[in-house]
Amino acid sequence: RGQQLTEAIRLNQVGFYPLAPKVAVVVGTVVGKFFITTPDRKTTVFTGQLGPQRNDALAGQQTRIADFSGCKTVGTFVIWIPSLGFSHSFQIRPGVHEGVARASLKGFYYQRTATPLPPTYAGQWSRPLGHPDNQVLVHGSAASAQRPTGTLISAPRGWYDAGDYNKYVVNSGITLGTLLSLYEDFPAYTTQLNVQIPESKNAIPDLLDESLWNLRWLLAMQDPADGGVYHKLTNAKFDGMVMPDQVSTPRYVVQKSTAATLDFAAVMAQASRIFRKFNQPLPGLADSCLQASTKAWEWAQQHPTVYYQQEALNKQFQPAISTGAYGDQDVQDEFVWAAAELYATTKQENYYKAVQLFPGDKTPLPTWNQVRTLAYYTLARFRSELTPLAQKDLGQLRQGLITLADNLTAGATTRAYQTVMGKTAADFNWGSSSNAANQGIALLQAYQLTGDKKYALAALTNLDYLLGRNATGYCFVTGTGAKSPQHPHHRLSEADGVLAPVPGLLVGGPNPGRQDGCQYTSSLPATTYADDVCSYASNEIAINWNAPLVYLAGALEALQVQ
Ligand code: 9MR
Repeated sequence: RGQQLTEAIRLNQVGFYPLAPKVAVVVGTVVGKFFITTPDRKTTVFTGQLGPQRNDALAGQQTRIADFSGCKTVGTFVIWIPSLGFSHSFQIRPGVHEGVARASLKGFYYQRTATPLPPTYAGQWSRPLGHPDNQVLVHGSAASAQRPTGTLISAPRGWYDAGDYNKYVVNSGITLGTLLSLYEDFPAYTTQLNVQIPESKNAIPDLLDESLWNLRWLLAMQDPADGGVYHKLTNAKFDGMVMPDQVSTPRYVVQKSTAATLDFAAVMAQASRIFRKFNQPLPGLADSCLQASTKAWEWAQQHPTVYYQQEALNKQFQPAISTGAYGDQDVQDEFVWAAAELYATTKQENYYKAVQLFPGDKTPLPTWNQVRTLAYYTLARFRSELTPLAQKDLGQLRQGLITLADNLTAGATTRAYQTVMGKTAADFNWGSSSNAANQGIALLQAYQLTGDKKYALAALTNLDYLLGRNATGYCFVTGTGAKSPQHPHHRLSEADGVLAPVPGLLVGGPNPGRQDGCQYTSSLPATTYADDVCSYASNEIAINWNAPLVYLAGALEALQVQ
């Protein structure tokens, strides 16, 4: 007994920093001692006692904590409980999450459209060019005097949004905002991050080169005539589970929307200040971005309520569009984000004054349709450079971010899994993994503001969650850890004939909504997860989920929190 692997011990399957807290969770009724041993169980480096029984109502589990924070020995180990078995192996060492930071950034490279992925960079996931998008039709909903229905435009590059092959501006907005913010928050660390992409040898950090792949596409989504931005570039219907070079279904740009235009304005403003420092390798880019941003901002001023409503649109135009809607019907937060980014870049107070920047006392966790707090991250980042008008609000800004972090951490240490993620059932919706990652970012913002280490350590608990310390026992990142998704709802992984899924991609995670109608073994919030290609509601991947993972892993590596 006890000489076999047990799935009952849940832990970060990648590992731990030597001086940081280290926690595993044991599901079931076992009590007594646990041992940290070498994988052959011959050498014990730490002995501990399982904690008191805890109950996890969201998972329907009884658990005990194995706290081995006192174990500071560098090496590869397992947790061994003689009456139960041993855990997946993990490492204790400095820099232990560097691989996750790199893999999750590299994940974006695999999502590139309009370019072949040669074996040099893509290994066994190499593939021919897909979706050139140099002949995209203007859909009836997007027609204008200069670009009537059926006009061909070119909008190549960009990333596939997710498991599907479409490109959505709204979702690209928060994704790029998050990646670019990682660069702004940790320039030294991210500059040396090499992920072996075709641009790795140029003078621009890989994080920015990869972001540029999508940014250049985004620039082409703006109608040069009026500054408005098309909501998405899409097929009429989702493609089948085939490789991208095997399909040639027509591609469309559809209706301009206020949300897309403001997200575009925000990202372009941010990109402009970042690429200003790279004027040498990228002459004119910063100016183009700022010009694009202000033009988009002006369009939104004139069209403040143009929502993307797919069903209504389908009553009016052919062909009907049935791909992802990202149909945000409230753009107050997009106005706040765009205003803040334009202000931070230009320091012109007219942007700061243009909208109510603090419309409520709640500071919402970012997600694709709620971007207000991204504005606060940016204002906080530049807190020492604000003009007097914005400085007046600094107290409120700080308080909002700290309150968000305090609300997130409240009760985490008494929870069954001792993670920030999983406070209530509300954490488990479509793309729940991104909630964990975005909570981590919010906590790191509070850490940056206050210097209080408890926030950084709280953020680390959510990286632990994503990498295996959760009620499903999965490490939610493909190609990472011992037990990770093998069958993501991801066309590239499903259709390529390669057994292993494309690596470095974060799956959506538990989602009791079960909108896909697939088979699940549980309907409880924390465990409604199926590693099944059918399960687009729990096992798809998406760029807006990967970006906060890159941020969380990258920032924790930069900080070497312990
Ligand atoms: O992440 C999106 C989630 O919040 C929505 O509830 C869901 C249904 O509208 O759509 C998700 O986004 C999907 C998008 O619409 C199309 N590409 C795949 C995305 C991830 O599932």
